[in-house]
Amino acid sequence: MTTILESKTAETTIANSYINEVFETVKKRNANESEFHQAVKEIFDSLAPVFAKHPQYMEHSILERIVEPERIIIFRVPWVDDNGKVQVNRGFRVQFNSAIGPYKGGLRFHPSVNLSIIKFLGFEQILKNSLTGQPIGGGKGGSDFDPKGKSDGEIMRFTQSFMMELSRHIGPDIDVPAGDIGVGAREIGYMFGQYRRIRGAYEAGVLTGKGLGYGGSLTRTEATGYGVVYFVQEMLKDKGLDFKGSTVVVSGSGNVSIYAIDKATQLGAKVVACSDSNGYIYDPNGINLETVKRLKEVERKRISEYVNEHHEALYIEGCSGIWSIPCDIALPCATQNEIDSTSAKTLVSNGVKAVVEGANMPSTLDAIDVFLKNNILFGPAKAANAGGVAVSALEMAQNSARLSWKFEEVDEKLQQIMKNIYQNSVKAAEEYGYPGNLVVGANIAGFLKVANAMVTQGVI
Ligand code: NDP
Ligand code: 2IT
Repeated sequence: MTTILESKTAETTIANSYINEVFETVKKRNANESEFHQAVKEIFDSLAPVFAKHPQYMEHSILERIVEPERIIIFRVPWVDDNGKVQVNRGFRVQFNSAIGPYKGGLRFHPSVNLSIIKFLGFEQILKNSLTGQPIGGGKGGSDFDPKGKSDGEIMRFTQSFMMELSRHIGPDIDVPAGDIGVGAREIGYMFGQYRRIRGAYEAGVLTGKGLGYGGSLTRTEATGYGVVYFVQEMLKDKGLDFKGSTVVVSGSGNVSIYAIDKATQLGAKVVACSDSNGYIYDPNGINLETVKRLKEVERKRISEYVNEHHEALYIEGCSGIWSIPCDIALPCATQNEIDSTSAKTLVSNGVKAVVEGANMPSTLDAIDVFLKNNILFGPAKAANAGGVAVSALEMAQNSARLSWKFEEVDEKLQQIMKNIYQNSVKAAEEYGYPGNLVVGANIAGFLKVANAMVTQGVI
């Protein structure tokens, strides 16, 4: 197991042993949940200096409480496919922490979804949402349903059945889901329709990522990808660098990747590669984003088809090879654990300057170690990809006010939020003795606000 922080003082040693003890309980109580253990381990390792400085959080058993979701809902989702056959999937919603606001976080539809994955995502979401500075708690949900190859009718029937049960547990002041892998505008539309029909009321703020014609916010579609790039901009600026003339590799070709490619290109970078779950494309001329958008968003095809239209581009089967392409900036925007220590070492030996996470937990703990030890600028997911949920909270604010803000207005707020997250993370890392370590900084800055709210609100 990797240790991000080493013991520096006697207080840190006491804090470390408290943290280790709670971590052992987490492993025992949540056996076989490796992704959840990984997310907890990364956060716990960052918090030693906090417990060393403020032992009162130990007295209030904050760690023991924060790792236990307030509520987990697991449910059957039956639906009828186009051949008239009944299919059954499993639905999840983990309502992790509501100390600073209603549960907030996306829904993931992917065959790999299980409780461990939803819990790791929900746990990270608590601190991410806190970092945005907005009043939102942490939650996550989804299903092992595979949207690939399904007709619109099948997607609609599945999402309606999913919402039939989920609707009992959510609401604009209770829990506000949004999209994630496999859940975009189409799925949110069907889910909103079904929720509205069940409730018999127009509660616009129950879901975010809605269409612009029925309560959605301008900039929400772009927010995560744009936010990642705004975050990188801040990191580069501090080192006297910028995107202009840089070579960038972005994994994935979904919502986060597409808008990260878009903004990085606008800022003068050349994005030479992107991928999907089958393989990656390398285009020495720079990725043609219109082709990627059409293939992935409209036609829902494989990224391999890109090379049929762009003859100088190459398609290579398998995803991890994308990290062998030399680049200045790497933006993993596909899924968890897509960069292991081998890929991290390859990136480092090819001269990467910055690695910033658009996906949730795309780097293994060992990969993070490689980046930190080699002084690579490393932007952790919960800070760098918080722009999506931040604009979701702005969508909730607009829904409550029954107003719609202009694109530029929301984009301006997004830029300010990403700057604040960066600065607060830098400040926390410095204050707690790990200057320049944004993993530690983001975890501490996100944690403190939630921990203080939990202490103030008593043992609940
Ligand atoms: P999409 O479904 O739009 O796109 C996902 C992309 O990643 C696709 O290209 C997909 O390939 C690829 N992918 C998915 N699963 C795997 C896998 N197991 N192995 C390899 N590639 C995979 O999702 P998003 O862009 O919304 O999400 C991407 C990441 O960003 C996730 O980690 C998500 O949690 C995170 N995120 C998303 C936010 C949002 O607002 N949407 C906000 C913050 C974080 P294929 O086409 O083959 O399925
Ligand atoms: O991981 C994430 O932050 C998201 N999928 C977005 C969550 C949201 O509520 O907008």
